[in-house]
Amino acid sequence: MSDWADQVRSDPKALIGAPASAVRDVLEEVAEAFGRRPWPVLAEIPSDVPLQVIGDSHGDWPSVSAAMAFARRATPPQRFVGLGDYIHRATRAEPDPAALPGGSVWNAAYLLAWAAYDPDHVILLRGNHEASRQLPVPGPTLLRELRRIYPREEALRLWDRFMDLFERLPLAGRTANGVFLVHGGLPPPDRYDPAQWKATDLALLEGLLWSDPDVEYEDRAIGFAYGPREVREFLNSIGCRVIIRGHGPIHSGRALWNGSVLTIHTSDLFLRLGDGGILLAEVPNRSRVESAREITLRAWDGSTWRPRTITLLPSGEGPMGPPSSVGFPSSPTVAGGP
Ligand SMILES: [Mn+2]
Repeated sequence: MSDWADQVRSDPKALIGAPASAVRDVLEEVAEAFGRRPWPVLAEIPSDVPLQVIGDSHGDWPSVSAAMAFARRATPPQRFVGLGDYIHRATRAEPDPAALPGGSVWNAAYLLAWAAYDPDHVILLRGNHEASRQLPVPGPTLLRELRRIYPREEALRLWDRFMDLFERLPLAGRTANGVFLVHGGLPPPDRYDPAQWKATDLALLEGLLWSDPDVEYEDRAIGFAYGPREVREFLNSIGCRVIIRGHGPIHSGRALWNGSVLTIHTSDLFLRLGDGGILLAEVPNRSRVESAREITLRAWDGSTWRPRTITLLPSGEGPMGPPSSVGFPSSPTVAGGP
């Protein structure tokens, strides 16, 4: 790896103020590593060590690097999985926070450098923002951020290289102990068999990267709503019991449908907007995981990852009732629930 890839891995701030050639160096090293060891469309993830999962980070490299440090505090390191949407600062807040100009650039370079360096332990899945050349996202800001930082002709070239690398990342992950990891949701019903998945299949991308549970469906003009019955059928078909996903912040930190779908986000963007906080989900290294009740959820308070109760929403099909537990517990336990 280049000096710059080393530097950005130890400190995502390393690229701030550096010339465009520094980012280019990092991305070249990442491209070589991905070429030597291409990612599969579905990442099969062993369950020999605990897995730390981040949700949508949208350029929040301080939270992401804190999550990485937490996963790598042990020897051997625990696995780290990103659920996508590493870029795009300004989804719901304009203007971009002045404190984090270029956050998407530093966050993406940092994560890609790690995935290139230790692909056994750092696995980045794609979000809809990492598929924006195939299924466009309104007003994507990675290019805007690059233009703010680098000369015009460099910015477009760097954006193209970032997108090339994103398009080589897996669309989803499956742990040996039965957790399906994905940005948005389920594949279309005629595409449940991962052996048939192709990264160029737009209907598959739409299902996995853009979909939402029906209880929080908003019309994004793309993606579709799925319910508890489809979740059960899909999970049964792939030998899993739980989905951990990001994408829709409405239920961040809460689990739907008898603990079968947990949504998390890992960005100060959502913390400022009041949606769940900066979250990290730990999948234990036991032989089977049957429910989100077995996931340990933590929230970043600026200096530590504090245990946080997972709120379990009703299992029923039909209209949503009140959550079975709410709030910020002081005790470090995962909620039981009914
Ligand atoms: Mn998303």
